Amino acid sequence: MKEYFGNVSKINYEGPGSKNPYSFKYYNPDEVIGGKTMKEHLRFSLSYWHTLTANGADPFGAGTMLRPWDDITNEMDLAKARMEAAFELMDKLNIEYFCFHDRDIAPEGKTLQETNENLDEIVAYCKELMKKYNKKLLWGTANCFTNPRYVHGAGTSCNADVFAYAAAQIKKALEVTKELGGENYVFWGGREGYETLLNTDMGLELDNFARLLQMAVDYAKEIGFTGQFLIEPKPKEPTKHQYDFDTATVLGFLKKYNLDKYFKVNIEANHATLAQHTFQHELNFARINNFLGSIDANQGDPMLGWDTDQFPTNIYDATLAMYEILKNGGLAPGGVNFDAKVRRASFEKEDLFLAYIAGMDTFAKGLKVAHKLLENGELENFIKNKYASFSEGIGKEIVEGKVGLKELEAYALKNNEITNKSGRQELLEAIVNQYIFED
Ligand code: XUL
Ligand code: CO
Repeated sequence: MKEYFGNVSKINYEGPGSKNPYSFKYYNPDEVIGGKTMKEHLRFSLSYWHTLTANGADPFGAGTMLRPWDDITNEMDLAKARMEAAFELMDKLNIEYFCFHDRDIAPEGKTLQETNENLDEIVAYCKELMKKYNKKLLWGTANCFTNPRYVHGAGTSCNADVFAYAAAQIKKALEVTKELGGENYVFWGGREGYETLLNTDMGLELDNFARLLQMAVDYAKEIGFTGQFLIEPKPKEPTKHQYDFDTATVLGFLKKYNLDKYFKVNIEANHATLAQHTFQHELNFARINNFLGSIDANQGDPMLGWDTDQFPTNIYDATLAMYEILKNGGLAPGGVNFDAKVRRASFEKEDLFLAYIAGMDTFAKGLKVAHKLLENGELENFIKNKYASFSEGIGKEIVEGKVGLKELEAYALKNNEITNKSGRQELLEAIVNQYIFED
């Protein structure tokens, strides 16, 4: 098989002292942290769309990426070359998992039938390469947003023919995900949302979206797909009002339609910040609701209001994300998928390696710091003490449901001296810094 990245060899762990850009400084796959290897904790995944398919085009200019498959004109040959390159990348970067949309890996044909045949051919090749390289599919999904037929959405389209087409596409994507042993299946809303209520029946659109999800759940059962279903919240882009705004909105929606037992969330860092939440907020909210499934690791730019999908290099955010993930008992069967793309000006093929190394090292370091923070328990103990009033006396009675407004009034009338304690935010932030710098 052709080598696509011949100038880069396998990336090894060399430790924080190394100056070799093509080495891991923190990601040491077999290093054990709290009883599990780093590899088991992190379950890193390559995103096919950003890594193999995207060409760096933006609204102001054409693609800039220089890729070893640029001279291939036949679409199926191109799809196969990209698949081979994907496995070479995963192999050299020591990434165990990958994720894809149906349309990332195989071209659309003239008919749905032809499109499905293209997909089958590439999936068969993918299966072969997965075996050869010992790689696994974290999740599959259907791209129901790029093709112009999805102009009004897919499951929330006003056109029943489009709804049917999306259903057919999801059916096939589920079959393919099962065929490749996918451990999860993702629904990102795509164009499920609206621009103006002047032309939108929001009630029908939401009911229909729930119908589509129920159909997917039923079909998965029928074919014996046992992977975890995930919904990926995002508040805006492409539509102004995305229905899956954030984790809380998704949970409320699923509960209304009795679908919550079938789904968890795939939380993306840049989507969290677009919803004016920190990544940690979204992870924490999902965790306390037993709803955290997987993450799309990336970062946005605080100066920009859109989804820049940058590789995550912010150690503070990665540490707090890993803190939540460790408190969640890990992510499996989910993982850490780098839904991230190299900048348009990082167009050389080596940049792909450098970007993944940066992201993987950031999360590896974040894992180490978060583990120490939890082991020493400083933050945990602080929070425990902060809420200590609910472990005894009147607080305990409130928690145990033993008192109502009358009893609490009687208590408050007698309790004229209320004292509060400091929240100590600055101290706690300094403690986090100390762990990051010391580790
Ligand atoms: C879009 C996005 C998607 C999903 C998969 O912002 O994050 O790539 O992760 O459809
Ligand atoms: Co994503």
